[in-house]
Amino acid sequence: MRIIVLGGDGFCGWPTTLHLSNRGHEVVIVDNLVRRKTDVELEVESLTPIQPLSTRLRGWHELTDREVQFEYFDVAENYHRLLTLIQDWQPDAVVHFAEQRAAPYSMKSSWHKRYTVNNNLNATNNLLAAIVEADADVHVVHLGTMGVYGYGTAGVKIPEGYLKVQIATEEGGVVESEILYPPNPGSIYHMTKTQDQLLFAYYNKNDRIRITDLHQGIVWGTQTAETALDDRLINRFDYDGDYGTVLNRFLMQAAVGHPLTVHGTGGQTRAFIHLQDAVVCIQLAIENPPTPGSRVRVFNQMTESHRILDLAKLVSRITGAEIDYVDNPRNEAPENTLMVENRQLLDLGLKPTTLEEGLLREVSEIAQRYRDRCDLDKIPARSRWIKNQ
Ligand code: NAD
Ligand code: USQ
Repeated sequence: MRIIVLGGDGFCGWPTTLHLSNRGHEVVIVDNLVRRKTDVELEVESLTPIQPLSTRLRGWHELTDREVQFEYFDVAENYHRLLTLIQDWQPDAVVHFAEQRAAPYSMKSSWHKRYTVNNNLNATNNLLAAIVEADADVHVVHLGTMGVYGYGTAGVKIPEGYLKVQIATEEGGVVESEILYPPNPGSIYHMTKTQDQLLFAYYNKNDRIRITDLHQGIVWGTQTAETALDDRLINRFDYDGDYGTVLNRFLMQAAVGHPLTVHGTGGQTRAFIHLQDAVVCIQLAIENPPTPGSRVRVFNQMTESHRILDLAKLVSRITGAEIDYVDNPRNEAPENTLMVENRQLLDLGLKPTTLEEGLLREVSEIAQRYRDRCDLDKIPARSRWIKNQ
């Protein structure tokens, strides 16, 4: 298939690009490299020494003889570049990763809130509008988030996108319906993903665009089969208080002798997926597209749920790291339970890589190998959800 990967230089986008290319798909990356520029803004770097994109692509070509093209532009701003690419290249699928994805970054200031909303919503709307204008039959595969459902205690297994409801009528009868699961975002970033859902629902209804929205949990791990082939292909590893996600942070904190930064009691329960599984899920979604005319397809892209404190205890048991209970800078439920339906990807053939000590060790080894690149001052999470809290 011919596939455009928007955001193909990022943490998920780069390994996805290589995985798809390795399976024989033709891939074009679009990226404005804003994630690398944000590192400059935050005065931090990936723990792993990621190479310039041209070095990555040359390395991939030398190792596999496969070509991946790169187009440098901003999907949220350069609408006509995107339109022309879709018209000229006629992709079968577009994978959309090109959004600002860190909740803490989105809450840093009014500038960061506005940037995140402008970037994410315009990127998604530009993509959908360009597909309509190009009159192209393209399957859009979007990386959404489990966070659209909110992190309270639902008391039921969270369904894949849609909720069956019964509404009492004035005549005493009952109307049955299926609606988008009520959105309940916990940050400006997560809110943009709930608004993406409405854009998808609208363009799907009006223009019959085929869309798969992958409601992904927290991705952990750093390498995949392809990125591990050569140092030039190494994937990024974010550990800082804005972009570092919890399990990778704990493993890296243990590697540098920093106490594990549990926010509050650590009673928060979240959904997780290993990076290797994430790229397989995207491949499965692309290779099994929805039928024309069907509604937006939603897959919950997660394999297991864990309490943050349990993860900290596991990492502590393996590594001997201390646990530090820090004031929670976020405005979130201190404790919740979580049950999630994830049948559809399993039915398509996903074999989950569950969290086990061997895999945790692999991430720990990467963290150990590059520990000298860590700036300890960047570890604490300083972005507060509520001002003057
Ligand atoms: P990332 O920041 O590493 O990658 C995003 C990429 O998109 C970067 O290379 C960036 O330069 C590019 N980009 C951003 N805005 C752009 C624009 N306007 N035009 C062109 N390129 C642009 O993030 P990631 O961790 O790879 O996440 C990718 C997607 O997956 C995001 O949409 C995120 O919401 C979703 N997701 C990530 C996780 C996770 O744990 N990392 C979990 C669930 C969902
Ligand atoms: N947490 C800690 N200590 C830390 C860092 C985080 O206790 O050092 C806690 C947070 O308070 C939160 C939980 O761990 O309760 C998860 O935080 P996170 O930063 O790992 O994940 P989150 O902010 O939810 O965002 C990440 C990705 C985002 C994606 C989301 C999936 O950055 O792109 O959408 O995971 S989900 O969480 O399912 O919404």
